[in-house]
Amino acid sequence: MSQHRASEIPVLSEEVREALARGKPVVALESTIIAHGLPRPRNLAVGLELEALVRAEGAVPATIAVVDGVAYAGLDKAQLERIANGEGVRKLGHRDLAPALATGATGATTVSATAFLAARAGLRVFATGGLGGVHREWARTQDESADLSLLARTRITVVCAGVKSILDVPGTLQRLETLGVAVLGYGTDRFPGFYLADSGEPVDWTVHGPEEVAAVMAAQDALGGADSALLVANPVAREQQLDPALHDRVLAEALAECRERGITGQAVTPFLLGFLVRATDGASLEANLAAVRGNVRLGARIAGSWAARA
Ligand code: PSU
Ligand code: MN
Repeated sequence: MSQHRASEIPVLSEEVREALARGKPVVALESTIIAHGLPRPRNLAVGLELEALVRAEGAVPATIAVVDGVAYAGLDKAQLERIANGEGVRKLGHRDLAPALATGATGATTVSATAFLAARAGLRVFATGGLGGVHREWARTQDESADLSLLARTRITVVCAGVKSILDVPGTLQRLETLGVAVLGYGTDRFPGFYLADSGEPVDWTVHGPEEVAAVMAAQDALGGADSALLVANPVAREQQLDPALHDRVLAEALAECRERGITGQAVTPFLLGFLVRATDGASLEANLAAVRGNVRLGARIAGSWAARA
């Protein structure tokens, strides 16, 4: 079994290493969305497309995953293919990293594991689709994503389209407040609903450009104290959102099916996402992709503004 030197976790790609050394913008990308959030074979194309979007904005992508017991920030094509196509690719939250490294496992990293590894590598901006959160059956299952508590103690800016409506959205916002994670609406005073531009919930702060986000990041650092994250909630464009009526109907069906089948734990999110894709004839997937693309573009611009301040 390989030894893990703390200084080499995660192992940086040449491109990421050089960008960090030169103070160029870098955007961390998670891999669970590729391995477990999107259907094959489209997932590989999307993984590559997201990296290309980051580059088109003048930043360097750092997709994060664990391959054969080694954590990487910046994957080559073969590694990305392993994550997208491989059987036995595990879903790794932050707590799974040590066992995965020690046993030589291969896995995709969730928001919690990605944020942890990205911050460890000195990356400051991370773009994803939706954050994990409080599940609707929380009172019975106690299922709250480890994303939330990890973000309460990790200094990183996460661009997301809110949390998926399969979750308890007000409950998740409440937990973020309790945990001390600041939430900024990007060009909106509404918390986005992932597939929908508006979840129906308000946010307390609205920002209007990447420079303003970078200014908030600088103020966080100036304040010091708890190393909490900054959430930038970036709504999908209204023209690209899922039809709200279709959304509400299919969501109710998905939740009922999940309950009937007794699906629990880590399997819940992938099950519900897959159900929505099938039941909307792929429309939820298109809204999902539109949201992620927008977040990745915005993440690259924020990383650019952040790098320009240094
Ligand atoms: N939201 C999505 N797609 C996803 C996820 C969330 O739109 O694939 C993934 C993210 O990686 C997130 C994880 O960190 O699900 C949360 O999983 P859990 O609820 O098991 O913590
Ligand atoms: Mn969970």
